[in-house]
Amino acid sequence: ALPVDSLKSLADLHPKPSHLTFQYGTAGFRTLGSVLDSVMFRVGVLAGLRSKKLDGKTIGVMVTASHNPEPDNGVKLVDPRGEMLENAWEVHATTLANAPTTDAFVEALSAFVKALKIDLSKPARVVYARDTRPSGPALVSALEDGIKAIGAEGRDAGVTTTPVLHYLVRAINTKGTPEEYGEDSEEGYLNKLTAAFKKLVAGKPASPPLIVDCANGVGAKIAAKLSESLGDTLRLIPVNTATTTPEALNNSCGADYVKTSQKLPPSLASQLKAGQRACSLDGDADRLIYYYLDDRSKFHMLDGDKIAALVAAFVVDLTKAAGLESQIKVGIVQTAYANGGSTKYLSERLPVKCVPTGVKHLHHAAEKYDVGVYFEANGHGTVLFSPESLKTLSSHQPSTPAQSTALNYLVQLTNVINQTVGDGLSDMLLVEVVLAHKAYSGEEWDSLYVDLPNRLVKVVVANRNIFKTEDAERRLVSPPGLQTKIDELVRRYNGGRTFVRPSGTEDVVRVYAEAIVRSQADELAFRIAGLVY
Ligand code: 16G
Ligand code: ZN
Repeated sequence: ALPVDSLKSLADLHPKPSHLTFQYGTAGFRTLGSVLDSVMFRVGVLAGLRSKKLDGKTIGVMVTASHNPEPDNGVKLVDPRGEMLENAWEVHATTLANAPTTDAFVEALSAFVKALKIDLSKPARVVYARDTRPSGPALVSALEDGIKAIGAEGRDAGVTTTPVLHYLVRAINTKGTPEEYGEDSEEGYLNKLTAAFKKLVAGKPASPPLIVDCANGVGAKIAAKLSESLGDTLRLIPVNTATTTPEALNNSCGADYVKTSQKLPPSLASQLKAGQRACSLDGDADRLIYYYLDDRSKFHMLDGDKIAALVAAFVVDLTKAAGLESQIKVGIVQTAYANGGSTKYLSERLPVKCVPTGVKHLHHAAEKYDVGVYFEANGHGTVLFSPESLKTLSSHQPSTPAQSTALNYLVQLTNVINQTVGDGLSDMLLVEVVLAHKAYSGEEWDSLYVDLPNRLVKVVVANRNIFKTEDAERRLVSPPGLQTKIDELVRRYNGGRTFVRPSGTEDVVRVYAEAIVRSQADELAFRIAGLVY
């Protein structure tokens, strides 16, 4: 039976604010850190139950609000393979978070345990981590109360990145099995990535030192350690590492700032030289955006779409060189935000699928390919090798030395890539591997295809829930008639493409527009916003 007494006495310490409704959305629960105490406690309990349901496998809990401003915080659950929480449980999480009182919460829990036939005698294990936000420590202690209340065993992974936490979950759950993912520690993560990277770039001329904008977030900590373990193999220069300066987090820096404003972080202006490239992580280091200054010091952005194009071509080249072209096929997954230039370029070469925004949608679609390359334009993404592809890689007998070299590269790619979730630092190493192999500068990489000018605006509306989409968010079905008006407008713009979708993380509607000419993309976005408002 449920430990009702301990649950009730601890739950009483974390009452739900009566005026708020919480929702487990695309990024878990996310709102102001100051109102999340009860949510954290209940997530701790739920994580324990999820572990019991999955026969004592370790469940992960990450406390972060990613690229959001410092006062925000959030929490999301990580399933045993290091992947996002199963869909159905998002609904359970929402229900439990909104039970108005302790009694209502415990009642909802028993109903839940019964409905899902959770065997409470099973062990429960939870590993958790947080980013550098000031609200983190108090929220973690509420989480720990929840873990304790359900009688689960908790492991504190401390202050670390979202991708490290995902890695840990997978590493813990595969320990001692044939699918062992690596040693279950931050060091294990760093060693795995570094060892693979060194093998992949051995014999290649060293890349120039790389500036890494850490968004003044937790990525700074892991980037510093990575820099140390890489040594001269790749010289990293971490900047925006002020994790204790109030309000510095994600402020005029980081991947989201660069992607949204299409600008260089002002703090890098004096450091980045003409011709040099650099990259930005977001506040929890699961996103990555590259950029460079050309010879005339003009800024050029290399976003998630450009990363996908670079990486996919490289994997295809290697499968050909290894003689595995017919057995291992590469596919791409994008969202509606993918630049039209990238979609055209990629779909002329490979299968491309478009899915709704949110990593879980991309991840699941990518699992359907032998090698699935998925990136959101915002820089979140990774590459997945199917279990069959991994088997092929380990059993294939190369017939020439060239095939053997290519095969080894493919195997090491599977190690340098964090396949659990998008990982800014792992993706950075991946990009540097490809650039080293191709001897590409930022400019040469950029010239794979030309980005169409685009504009993203957000519109505050009375009720974003009336906005409903279809066709992977590319068309509106509600409010009625609006899509027809949009179609009429967009037709007047050369190369025009636009879509409108309700945000899953903010109370706004987003409008995206692109066109052949910059001024037209801007104008189209603002006119569509006018229709939406
Ligand atoms: C979340 C998603 C991200 C998506 C963004 C869209 C995860 C881990 N993160 O941050 O992939 O791009 O939401 O936000 O799934 P929006 O719905 O507010 O536009
Ligand atoms: Zn993030």
